[in-house]
Amino acid sequence: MQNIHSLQFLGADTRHGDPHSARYLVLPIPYEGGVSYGTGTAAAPEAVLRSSAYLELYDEVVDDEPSRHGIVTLAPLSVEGDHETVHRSIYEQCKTIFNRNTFPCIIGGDHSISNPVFGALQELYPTLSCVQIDAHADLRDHYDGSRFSHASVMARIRELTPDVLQIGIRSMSREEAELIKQEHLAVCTMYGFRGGGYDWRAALASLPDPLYLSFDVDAMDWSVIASTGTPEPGGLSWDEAMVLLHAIFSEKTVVGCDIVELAASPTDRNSAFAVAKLLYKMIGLHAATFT
Ligand SMILES: [Mn+2]
Repeated sequence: MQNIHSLQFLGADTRHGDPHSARYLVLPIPYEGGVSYGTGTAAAPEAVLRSSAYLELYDEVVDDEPSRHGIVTLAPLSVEGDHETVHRSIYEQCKTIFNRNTFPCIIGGDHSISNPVFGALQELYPTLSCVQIDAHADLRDHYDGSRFSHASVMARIRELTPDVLQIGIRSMSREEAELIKQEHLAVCTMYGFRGGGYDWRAALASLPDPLYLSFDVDAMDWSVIASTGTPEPGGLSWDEAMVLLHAIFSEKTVVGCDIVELAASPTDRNSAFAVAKLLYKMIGLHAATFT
């Protein structure tokens, strides 16, 4: 069993944190070596954990206290070294932590961490597919000279599986757009999502189980989450995100998730709290599928 964090998701109450029976493992990965613009993602996990102490344990949508299934927060992963070293290390550390009896909930960190996390989870679930909710396509083969940039994360995950659905996208290069067309990649832009031109429910249904959910907070509108490194206007409302999450968790077998790219801010408490609530919503929707 890994070391337990001194900060626990939902606060210090040990009722939610029996490490032997907990169904959910919250895993902070405070890495921001893959960012290209604003910083602050390394401090994000601590901000989310502190905010989470103010969440209500009861969720009115699922009519349950999802915390009763046990939620343990592990000590942050070690993220020292250059990009490649850190990515290898995250992959190895995750392989020792992940097992089929628990559901890992990753708090980033920049988006580049999703690649080694996905790789480690794929060792347990060979047919693992991926849904990415994000403003950015993240399909560049490399960015700023690195294949481990957050702007390349979906290019890396697509090397691990062809079964990827990207939703909420509203920022990409011409080269990324051409790649999407040439290879018929499943990319639901925000334009397609809002206008109904893309049937994301059918695309979701066609993905094999189980599924990993990678949620970049810049997918959300600024009125919900403002503090992120590469912001884009025109994001998902809270309620739109809930519709997406409800469909994903009720129609697919989700076996792990991450929330990445929050930038901790001393002047914006709302964003960290929204991320904490987003993660607790994911846990509640997941728990509702087996109770
Ligand atoms: Mn993004």
